[in-house]
Amino acid sequence: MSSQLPELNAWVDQVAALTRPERIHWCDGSDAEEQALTALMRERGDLLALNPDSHPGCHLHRSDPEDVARVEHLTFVCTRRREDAGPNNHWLAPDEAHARIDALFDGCMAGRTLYVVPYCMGPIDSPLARCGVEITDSPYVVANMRKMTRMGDAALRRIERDGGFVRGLHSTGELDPGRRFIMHFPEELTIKSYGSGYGGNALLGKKCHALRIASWQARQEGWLAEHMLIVGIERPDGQTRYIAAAFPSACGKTNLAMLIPPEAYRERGWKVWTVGDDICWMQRGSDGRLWAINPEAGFFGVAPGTGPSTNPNALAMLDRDAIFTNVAMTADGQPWWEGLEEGAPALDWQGRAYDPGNGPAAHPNARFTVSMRNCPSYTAAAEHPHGVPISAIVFGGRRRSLVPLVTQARDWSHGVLMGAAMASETTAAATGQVGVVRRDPMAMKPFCGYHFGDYWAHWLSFDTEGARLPAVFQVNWFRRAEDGRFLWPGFGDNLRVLEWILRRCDDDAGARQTPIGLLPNADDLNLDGLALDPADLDALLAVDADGWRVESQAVLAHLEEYAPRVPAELLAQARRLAETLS
Ligand code: SAT
Ligand code: MN
Repeated sequence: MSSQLPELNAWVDQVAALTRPERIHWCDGSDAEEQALTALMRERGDLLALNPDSHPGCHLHRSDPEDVARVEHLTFVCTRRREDAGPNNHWLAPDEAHARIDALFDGCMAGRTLYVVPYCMGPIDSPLARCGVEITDSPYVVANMRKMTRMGDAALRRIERDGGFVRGLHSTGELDPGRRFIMHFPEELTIKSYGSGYGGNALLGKKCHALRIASWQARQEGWLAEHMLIVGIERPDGQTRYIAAAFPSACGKTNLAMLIPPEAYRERGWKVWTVGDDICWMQRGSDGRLWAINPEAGFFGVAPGTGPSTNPNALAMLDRDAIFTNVAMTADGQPWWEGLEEGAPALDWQGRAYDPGNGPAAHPNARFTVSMRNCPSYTAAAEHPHGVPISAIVFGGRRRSLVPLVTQARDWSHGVLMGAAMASETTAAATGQVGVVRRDPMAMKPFCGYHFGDYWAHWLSFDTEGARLPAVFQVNWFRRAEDGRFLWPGFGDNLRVLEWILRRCDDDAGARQTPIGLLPNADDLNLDGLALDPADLDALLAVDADGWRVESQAVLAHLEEYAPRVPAELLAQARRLAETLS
């Protein structure tokens, strides 16, 4: 088989000449193809069937123990000019990068099948959607791409119509961390990834295309590619408003995107609809608002911590047709992870008899892959070609101290500063130390495909005549007391904060001015049915002036790392913050 697009056929031929596979398979995305691939992977031991009674159509994949997360130190943005990649990326000159990684690809598919995977990021008929083709030698990647994107014939037809596509070349290679690179060539709309089978490194439609390459394209074309969930909040009057929210990996985006309202809200008719849990592409519409699509078609979520009290919607979508990666297994073949609240592990994520002495049963970054249509809060709005209008943008990090529960930005450029100043404690989603606070602007530190200074200027450029921009907020669900306990219950109760946010958009809720922005007074929040210690609430809504003085200086120093490209307007905002606090 081949396509109607000569450049695609020529690229496949060229890759085959380099990698020398035994055979080539063009993926059509059909059910028959998925069944054949699943059978093959079961035979090879890549997938283990889970209990067919409790989890029909579900499989477990155990990865190489050295290949369980993104590898930021091996991820490169290879622009012609080093400055364009910025201090926020590792950089190599394109020629050198191609030479180094092509040397690894040389002959690497001997004895393997080369899969050609055409995919569309976004609804097939959406003007906001963009397409790519991933070439991979991993059937596990193909199976995941089928759940995570619109993959196969329909995508290929659109690629043939569009005439262009992002090229992604992937091989699991030897899974040797010493022979592993994830390289991006934004000027060539090309990705090359070698030596890892893990999600963010290998499912090239996700972080590599939909964030690193797309952020570059978005800047050129005047839109935004962001690391944000998209959630619809339906009020008792039947109106649904949409919020886009950026949080670093493993900080609860999936939980927030599919939260179940607290009882007091459910009784009054509040509902929550999930449009996306990880990536958001936004463009200005003719009405001046920002309209957003979720470029993905599935969820690649963190399993540990997902339980009946934290995310019942997620549990309900994981009992059929899901792929689990690096979770543990019960004696009767059900998937298991910490936080599931029932069952017990018999085998850990590496397939060893479970022994608490070996650490958690499931890897802390164990994942599930599932089609978004499985989710009870799935909404057909996710298929809308023009996307959904965004009322509010929320930035959130994992901060045990300082950052209040919620703060509204005074205006768009103050909101951009809030995003640019974001910091969060690191998680198991990337290799390296966990729990260290680092700056993670707009939750895009690992994903912005170009210089952060240019990126902030691009954000600021949306504030034009006639724009009806979303209001911008900062939230922090992760504040702790001295004794380590969380001050805010989080999960479903986060709707209380989202309600205040949406009311602020309508000028329908109170707030007090502070040097860091607008904060709710305790009685501006709906705390109906919530037993919260008043002292905890005070702490959640207080502005610690001493702490913020230190923070504002740290923010200035952080922005200055991006000189000379950091926009003057942003520096002025940061200086204003520092001055009002001093
Ligand atoms: O592994 S992924 O990058 O796809 C998930 C995440 O870390 O956000
Ligand atoms: Mn993510």
